[in-house]
Amino acid sequence: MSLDEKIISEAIISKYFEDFKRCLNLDVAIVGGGPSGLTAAYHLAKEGFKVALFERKLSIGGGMWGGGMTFNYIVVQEQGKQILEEMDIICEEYKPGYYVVDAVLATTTLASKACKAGAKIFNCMSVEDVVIREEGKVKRVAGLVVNYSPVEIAGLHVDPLVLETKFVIEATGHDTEVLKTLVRKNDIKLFTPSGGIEGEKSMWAEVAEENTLKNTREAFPGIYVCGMAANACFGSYRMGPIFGGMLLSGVKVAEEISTRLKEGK
Ligand code: 48F
Repeated sequence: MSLDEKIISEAIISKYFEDFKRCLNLDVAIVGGGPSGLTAAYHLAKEGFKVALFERKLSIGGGMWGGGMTFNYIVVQEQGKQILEEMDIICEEYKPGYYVVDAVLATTTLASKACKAGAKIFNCMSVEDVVIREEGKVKRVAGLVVNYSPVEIAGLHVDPLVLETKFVIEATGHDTEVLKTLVRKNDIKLFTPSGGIEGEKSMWAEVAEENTLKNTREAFPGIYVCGMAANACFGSYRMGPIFGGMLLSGVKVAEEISTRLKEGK
């Protein structure tokens, strides 16, 4: 069979832009393809919601590939183990209550599950801003402003494109990039004690893991925060290479948004 390079290019271009066009109107737009964002994408897509995830880097998986210090195993507790085992990811008991998991296996399976469930992942796409709308007198986040990462990296003066969504999930990890931009550019208050980003504290794994779940919630109308960004936003500790909290946070944010979408609020 002869190969026509033009057909190969045409296939890629048509499929990509068909997807991109379809995703200009979403139920949920997730920013960040780390463990919490991917888990949320999987659970929301599984329920049939229209979900897209935007990841700045070429690779998805965030901080999960590297385990601890590039030694590519992660550790989860009992509840995290259950979430992974539901996805057929093997967890090996190291000591009672501590399970080790191959970081590459966990990352690739999570990404594969999210894609197979119907979530569209746009890698190499950076979120540079949000869209604001006012309902009554209440402001809410109603969309995302996106640009190709190479444009961002090269510092090119190229305008972004914009999509609308019912909910945004801020899953950008330690940097809390989306919420920082929201606070910096708008005269608004987050649902935090100070109204701003409280900021991440130093290492305290036990407290951090518990707080990650508590802090997984709506941070401003239309935008939920999960994963490490939840602790940075609401002011809790970091936890290092234990990942149960990240997975549970992804499940929780998916459940809360699913309820809102079903209620039509
Ligand atoms: O940091 P990350 O893995 O977030 P997470 O899901 O998990 C945190 C853990 O990896 C670890 C930890 C817990 O054990 O402390 O750090 O909270 O993934 C965040 C992803 O968001 C991307 C970034 O490249 C990374 O892959 N990201 C950040 N800002 C943007 C973005 C942006 N503006 N647009 C698109 N992607």
